[in-house]
Amino acid sequence: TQAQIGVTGLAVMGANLARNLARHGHVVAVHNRSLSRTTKLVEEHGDEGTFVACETPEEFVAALERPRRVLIMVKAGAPTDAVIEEFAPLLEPGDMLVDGGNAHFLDTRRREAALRERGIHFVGAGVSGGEEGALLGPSIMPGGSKESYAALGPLFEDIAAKVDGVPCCTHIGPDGAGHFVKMVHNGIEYADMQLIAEAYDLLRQGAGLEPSRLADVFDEWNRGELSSYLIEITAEVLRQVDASTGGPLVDVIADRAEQKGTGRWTVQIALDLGVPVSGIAEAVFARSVSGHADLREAARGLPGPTPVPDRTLGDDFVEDVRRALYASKIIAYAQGFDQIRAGSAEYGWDVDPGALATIWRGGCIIRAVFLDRIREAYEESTPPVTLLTAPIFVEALGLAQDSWRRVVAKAAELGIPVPGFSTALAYYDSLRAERLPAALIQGQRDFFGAHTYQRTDREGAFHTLWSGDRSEVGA
Ligand code: NBP
Repeated sequence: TQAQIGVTGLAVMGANLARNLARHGHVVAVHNRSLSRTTKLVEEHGDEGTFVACETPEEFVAALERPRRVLIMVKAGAPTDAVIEEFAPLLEPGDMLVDGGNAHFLDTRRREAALRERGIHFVGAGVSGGEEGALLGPSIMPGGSKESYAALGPLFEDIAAKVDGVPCCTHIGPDGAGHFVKMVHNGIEYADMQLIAEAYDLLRQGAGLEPSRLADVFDEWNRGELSSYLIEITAEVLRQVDASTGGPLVDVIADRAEQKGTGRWTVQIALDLGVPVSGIAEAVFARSVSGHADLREAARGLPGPTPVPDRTLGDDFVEDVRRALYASKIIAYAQGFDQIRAGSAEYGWDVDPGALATIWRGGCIIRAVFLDRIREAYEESTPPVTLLTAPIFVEALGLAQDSWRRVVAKAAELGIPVPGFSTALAYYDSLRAERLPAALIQGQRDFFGAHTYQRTDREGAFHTLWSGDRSEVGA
């Protein structure tokens, strides 16, 4: 029998996707640069389905039914280009080459354009959910041509996570659209994790709650509107006791957060697109600050309050923090979806944000009940300009905002850094504001650079003769 799909690159992600496909009854050709991984996969998991183990790219390509479907799961960057160069000459027009790695969407656009010239459908597919998701049901975000989705969609939808019977996979849009939304997904993930970490810090340092008690708090939160994978695993991490010290594991983990780069890409691209994703940016910067041992060491003795747990802060404070977290989360997601809208407009992708929220409800790291609310917001007859103005979020922000302000004020008073909570609140108040001090900035710019300004009462551009008689002239 010919294989319906082939997977090349059998490290953890590739191997688990291949197994997932095989477990769903698809015949899967498997290949890896070093044969040992191929052999190991078939030896250990050959009984899970039908694998066709291939030693060479030629053998692999020959094992596939036509048009061929090849899924590349290798390290992003140069290795992906190397593999494309190796396989493309062996393929025929109409075949599909899917990159399921964490590629930058601009690389995907470049690769798609080059392969299109050769008649090959190149599909950049975002895959989220880590190792476990790959095996048991990831969220899959394929870009590329509609035609390729017609051939790939059924397979991918089959192995994707399901929520209410709906697969967490849909065609995102042409060329780099899939990798773009995966990038923003990861940016949102950074923001969400940062906000949860701030909530933890406030309750630990501010209210003096111990990790085991906090684990219960997060479990409790996981039963309400915050219910999500990230809140669930937060409780698990906080409950974990370190075998060597007998204390909470979180207390012996070095407080330097690392990053692989997708959060940074999200912010870089947001700057280019002019989209204020301050929640994601603060999350990326907060990880960066945590890693600057030199700066932190040098600044440790600076004056300011040392947080002393205030044990009188009881359940009301816990509820305030919960609401502040929810409100900040709404902001972070709204900003991420703004970036997707901007990217979609810039590159002509026509991404459907409601469909995206639907496939993020399961399989991926940001999976949450909350995404159902976002889906509903976009399914309104008039989709909102920003998620903040969707009726459901207007109500939630209204309920949360007093708590949110109290929490940010309390954090400032105690000296507990909450960059995520504060930037979210600042964004909220900026959008709400009748007038912003941007007027003064325009005045300053006109003063030193004759950059001109517009007036509220008349059309046109104006300049004040700052170094002359200070009269105003039309520019
Ligand atoms: P890695 O990112 O660790 O890559 C290892 C694989 O790349 C091996 O199969 C290796 O072959 C192959 N490879 C390399 Br490195 N250079 C190659 C080359 N020049 N030619 C051919 N093959 C080459 O694997 P992973 O963690 O399974 O991730 C795969 C992709 O999925 C990555 O792009 C990653 O960013 C993405 N991703 C990962 C996760 C996750 O949770 N890990 C989640 C979502 C997406 P070898 O065996 O011969 O060395």
